[in-house]
Amino acid sequence: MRLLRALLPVLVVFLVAGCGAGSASSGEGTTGAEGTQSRTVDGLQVETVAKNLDTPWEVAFAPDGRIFVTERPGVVRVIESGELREEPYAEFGAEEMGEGGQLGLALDPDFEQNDTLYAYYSTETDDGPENRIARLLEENGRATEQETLLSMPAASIHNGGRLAFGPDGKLYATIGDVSEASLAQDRDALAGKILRINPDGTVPDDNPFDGSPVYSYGHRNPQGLAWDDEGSLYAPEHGQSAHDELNLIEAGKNYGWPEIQGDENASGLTPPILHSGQQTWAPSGAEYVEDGAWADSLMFTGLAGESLHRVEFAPGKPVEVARHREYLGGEYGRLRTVEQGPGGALYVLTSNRDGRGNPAPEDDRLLKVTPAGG
Ligand SMILES: [Ca+2]
Repeated sequence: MRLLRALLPVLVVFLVAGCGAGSASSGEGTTGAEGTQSRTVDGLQVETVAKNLDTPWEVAFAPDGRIFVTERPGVVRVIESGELREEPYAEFGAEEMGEGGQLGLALDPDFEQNDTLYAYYSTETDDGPENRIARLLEENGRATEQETLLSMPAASIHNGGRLAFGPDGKLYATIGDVSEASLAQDRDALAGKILRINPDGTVPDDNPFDGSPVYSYGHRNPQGLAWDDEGSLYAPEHGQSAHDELNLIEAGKNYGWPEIQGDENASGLTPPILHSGQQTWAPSGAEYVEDGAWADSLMFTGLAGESLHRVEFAPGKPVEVARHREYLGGEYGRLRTVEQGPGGALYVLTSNRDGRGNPAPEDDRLLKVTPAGG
C-alpha cells in the first residue's frame, strides 16, 4: 500500500495528461444543434428530458417513476409521467445566496412506506446565513419541512450540499469550508467536512469522533458522494485554482485542505486517488455505476470543465485508478450532477444559469444519457 501511495502521483499525472486525447469528439448530431432533443456525442445518446430549469442541483428518483429536481433558487420540482410540473413539489425557505440555496435531496430508503425525504439548503437567519439538513414529509403530492436535523455554517461560496444515504443506512452530507479554510482542519467545526448522521438527526454510535457528526475532514468543497458495491465511498472536491480532487473517503481521515493539495504529501494527511493537476474539472456530483455499459465506473460531472468524467479502477483495488476519460466536453456547458436512473440510464443536470455559465435557449436541462445504439 505504501508503495502504491508513493507511485500514485506519477500515475495520476500520466493519466490526466492522457485523458483528453481519447475522448475528443466533434459531437455528431442526429439533428440540428439548437433545440435538439436527441443527439449522439462521444458514443453516447443524449436526450433532453426536461428544460427551462433554473440552476438545478440534484435529481432523485422515486420508486413510482417520479423524478425530483431541486432548483437552487429555492424549490423542488417534480417530473411526473414525463412532464415537468409547473407548481413546486416543495418550497420551504431555501434562499439562493451565491453558491448556496436549495441544494441536495435524498429519498428515505423506505420512501415508499414513509413518504420521507431529506433536503440540504441554505437560508438566512437572524444570526446570519445557515446551511440546514431537514426532514420532509410528502402529503397529497407535496412535501413540507417537518424538522431541521442539523444546522451548519454557510457562506456565499463553498457550501458543499450533497446529501446521500450510504449502504449502511446513514445519511451523509458534504459541506465546504464556507470560505474559511482553517475550519476544514477544526474537528469541532462542521465546515470542510463529510458528515454522517442517523435519519433522525442523532449522531451514530460508530462515528469516528465521539458525539460528532464529522466523518472525515480537511475538505475544501466536496459536492459529490458515491459508493461502489463493496461500500467504498468516493467524493470529488473542488481544488483551489485547478488541483481538483477525487478522494476515497474513510472514517476519521484528514484529506489535507488547506495544508496540502494535488500530489503533495504530509504525515497524517490523505492525498487524493486522482487529481486534475493544472487542469480544472470543478467537480460536483458523482455516481458509481455497477452494471451495464459503464460497469464498475465512477462517474462525476464538471462545472467549469464542462465534462462528464468516467474513472475505472484496477480489479479489486478501489484506490488504483486504471483509466480516466471525459465525455460531452463543452457540448452542454456546465454539468452539476450525474445520477443513475431506473433502467440504468445516466441523468445529468446542466448548470448554465448559475451566474457563471453561458446559457443556451431552454437551459437548464435534465439530460438522459445512454450508450449510443444500446
Ligand atoms: Ca485534499
